Amino acid sequence: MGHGLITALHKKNNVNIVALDLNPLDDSISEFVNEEIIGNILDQSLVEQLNGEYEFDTIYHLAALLSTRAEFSPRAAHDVNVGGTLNLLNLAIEQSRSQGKSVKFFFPSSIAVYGFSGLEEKNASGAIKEDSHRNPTTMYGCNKLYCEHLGNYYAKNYQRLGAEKHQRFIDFRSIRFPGIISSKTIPTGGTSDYIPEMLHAVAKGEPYNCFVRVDTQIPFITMPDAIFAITTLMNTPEVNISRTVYNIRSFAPTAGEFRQKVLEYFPNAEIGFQIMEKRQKMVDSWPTDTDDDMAKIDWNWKPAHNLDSGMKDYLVPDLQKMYQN
Ligand code: AKB
Repeated sequence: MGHGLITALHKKNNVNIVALDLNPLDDSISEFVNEEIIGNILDQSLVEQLNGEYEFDTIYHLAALLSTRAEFSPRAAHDVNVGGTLNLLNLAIEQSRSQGKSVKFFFPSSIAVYGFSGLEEKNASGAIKEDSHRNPTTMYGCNKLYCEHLGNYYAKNYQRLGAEKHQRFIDFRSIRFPGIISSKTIPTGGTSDYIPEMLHAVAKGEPYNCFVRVDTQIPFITMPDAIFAITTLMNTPEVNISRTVYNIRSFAPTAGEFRQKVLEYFPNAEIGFQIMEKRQKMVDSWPTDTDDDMAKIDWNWKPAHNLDSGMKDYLVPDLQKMYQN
């Protein structure tokens, strides 16, 4: 996501970009940033140094340990997903104070904030709206929901008992992403990874065993549409924004339907199913689909890709170029 967002921001607004990451940026995008800092958002002295050296008008916070990884080390997930967010929200407050204006803050949330007791409740609920079923059953989901609330607090009620006259320090905006499919990168540590993993394995000519059942269903989106949603939301006038967090989605095939779609392009592909029960339970606690009407109403959200065009116009051509040439 960082890769795509830096490219889009560079193209779109020609902004000055300061990038902070644990690892060096890919050569293909390093020329797009003005400053590249290798470091950790948990390093408070580094974050304070950033506060002293730069004036940010927008902070895009993308660092996170995803759902499967977070189940293996819940404490580390809390430190990164919550501690990291808190450090950057405090940075935004300091920036706003020194600049005397509110600072925009983008936070990527997830469908993992939702939670169902089981398949029956999940299938009965269909496409769900933002304010329902917020009962996360994973550490990652708990982290994301808490950070949504933190963002809301920092934006609307920060230090309400303090002597300082309350002012809007932060313009906090968040999107609950479904599974994301990129032609460039395979996600690591997520539980919606079965679809991107399947696609990349098959494009490489490798057999793939899907770790969830054939009837498993959650919503997805292509990476270009995910990036497009972020830039559209962050460029929307504040007056049009009626809430701090929005659902977005493009398509919601079952694992079996997606397999069929892949076989249309790779007829000799070997795609089997080898269920990992514990990961299956995590995906079964997530919605079959989400309702993104609020995003459509407030900021004219409309994905460019559905499943067919996502495969035909983006994923398959890119993957064939990447793995078959
Ligand atoms: C994950 O699987 O952890 C993420 C997500 C759905 O937020 N891709």
